Amino acid sequence: MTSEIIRFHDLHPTEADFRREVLTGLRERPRRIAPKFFYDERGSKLFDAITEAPEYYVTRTESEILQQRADEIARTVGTGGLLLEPGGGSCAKVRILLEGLEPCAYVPMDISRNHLRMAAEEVAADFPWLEVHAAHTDFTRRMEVPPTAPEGPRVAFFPGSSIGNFDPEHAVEFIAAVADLVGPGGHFLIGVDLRKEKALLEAAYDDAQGVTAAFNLNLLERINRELGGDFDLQHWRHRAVYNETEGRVEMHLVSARNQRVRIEDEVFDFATGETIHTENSYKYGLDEFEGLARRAGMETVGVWTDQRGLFSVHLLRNTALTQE
Ligand code: AVJ
Repeated sequence: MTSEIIRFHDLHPTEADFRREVLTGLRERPRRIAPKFFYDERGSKLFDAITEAPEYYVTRTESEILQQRADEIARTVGTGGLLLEPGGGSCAKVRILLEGLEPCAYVPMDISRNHLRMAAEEVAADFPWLEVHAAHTDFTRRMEVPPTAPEGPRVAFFPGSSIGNFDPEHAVEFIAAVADLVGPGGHFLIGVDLRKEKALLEAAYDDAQGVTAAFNLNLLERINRELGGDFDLQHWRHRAVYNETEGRVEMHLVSARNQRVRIEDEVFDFATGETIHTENSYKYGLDEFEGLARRAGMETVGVWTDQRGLFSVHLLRNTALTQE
């Protein structure tokens, strides 16, 4: 039995159509599959393992910055606000901020229903004073606050450099949508990974233990499991390259030989070396990101980095005087 310590709001997301999007992406040139499909149950566990890989500096560096700056962030944002976390299905990093921010309520929004419910219940159990409204929704399609959530100055939180999965144009659109969500004077605290040396980036996306490789290859296994595909994992390789001009790490699955794959009644022929592009992870300069934020109608009121300059946390404010 679960005790009802959270309010659970089913905002009925349109579930992403795995089958249709996979088949469409594999028919295109270059072939591609969107990174949101990494996160089935096994993929989510593999991602958690990535965050602990020694080469993947992202998670631990961001947590360190947040820990160091939690008080300063709370002083700028103020207490008693409504704290919104798009994609916050695991309610992990927000824990660092809760004591300082003392929000009137916390609203994690996520597409992954069970994951969200369990994590929200845990955070509510650990912070008994906190009102938690979990919103089951696909934030990439629609962001909305559950109707019974309390009102307070709004602050959105988007950690982990998840913004890196959008190309810069879509990143601007997303930040503008968050500006709308938090309203005039509202805040947005966002983690942004920084441009850096190629070798460091490529190691972070191709760790020695092969966890990231397993994460990438799991996409093919997921297609086999859920769509009855017959990918032979022996003949596929993980590749991560830093595309310096575009400022992004690209992940690909590379066909190790000429091969034919069947998914349902469709046949796909892959030549040796042909790839499926599975993820972009954009990296920014501090000024470059500030520029994106400005184009989206938000001003930067704080920027923090770690000592090595690997990662950054930006605090943005919606400068509009009235709601659009
Ligand atoms: C969850 C998108 C932030 O880009 O670093 C980690 C995903 N992919 N290793 C990232 C990821 C391979 C991660 N984000």
